[in-house]
Amino acid sequence: MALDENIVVLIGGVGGAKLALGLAQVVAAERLTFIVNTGDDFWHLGLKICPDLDTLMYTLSGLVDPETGWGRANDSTAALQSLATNYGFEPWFRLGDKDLATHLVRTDLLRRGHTLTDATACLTERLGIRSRLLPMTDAEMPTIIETKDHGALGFQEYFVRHRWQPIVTSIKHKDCRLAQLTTAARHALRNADIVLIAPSNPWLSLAPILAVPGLRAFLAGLPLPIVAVTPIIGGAAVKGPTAKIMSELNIEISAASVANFYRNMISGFVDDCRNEAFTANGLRILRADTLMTDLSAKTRLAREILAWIKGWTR
Ligand code: FO1
Repeated sequence: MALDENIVVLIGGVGGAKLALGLAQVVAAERLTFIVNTGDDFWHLGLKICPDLDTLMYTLSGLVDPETGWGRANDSTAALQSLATNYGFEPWFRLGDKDLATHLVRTDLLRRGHTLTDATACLTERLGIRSRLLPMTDAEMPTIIETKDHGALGFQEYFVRHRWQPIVTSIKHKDCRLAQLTTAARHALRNADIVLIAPSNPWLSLAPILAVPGLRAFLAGLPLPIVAVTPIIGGAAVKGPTAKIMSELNIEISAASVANFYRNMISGFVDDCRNEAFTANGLRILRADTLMTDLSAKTRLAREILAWIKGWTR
């Protein structure tokens, strides 16, 4: 099924990339744009690392490590091992040798004065990706995790170094007041027929995107379907810290809480058929199997969501 709608997806890392891959099977590549979280980005060993952009890039180009869902398949870690053995660096953040090539090229482009939007376009073009991957902003807007026992942690310190174990007390978006939605992202949203919010972690991956000044109001004013997909399945998160963080922030662990987080912005919500059914004023709800265990399940879900939304206008 080739669709003639322009689809824009707001998206984070591994969880969201599954739906992205499904969408890529049913939507023409040029009609698919991803606005990607950059709150996880950081500078490490002099390199600019953009994990969510990388995860999506590697997923869509078929290069991703299927075991982890991030990084490159069949990668080695010779450089990292040498950094540890010869130079005493603590190898807490696993950068594979092939993956390093991406960070080197991106960092070089940024140092030559290109924006992250341009650098990403260069990388995706070289990897043969025809959909657009757009960072939400070209400014640096790192997510800071305030924790009970470890103080304020940079996102990757919290997520990778501490394996998301510290108790989260609040989440901040450093320098968000200085950030702007990129022109390319604004243009994509103005030309969209449907906006989807991927089943990424709402608090870690979508909140940074929505923290870009004016974006929530801009989305709320768009006269088109905006539909979020639940990351909560069977009352829990498939993988990762979504449910843990909800509990630490005193938010009930349910799909209804996720829908409530996107309130005033979404017109539809895709809930998992395993969750307890809920209703919310004026919100259309599709109950579907959102687990996406393999490519056919990803494709089926993408097709089902888009057919459902198209049915609204019929
Ligand atoms: N995640 C890990 O759990 N451990 C790692 O060592 C790690 C390295 C890494 C390197 C490059 C990259 O693009 C992603 C990487 N990730 C790693 C994944 C990533 O940090 C997280 O999954 C996201 O930031 C959360 O969306």
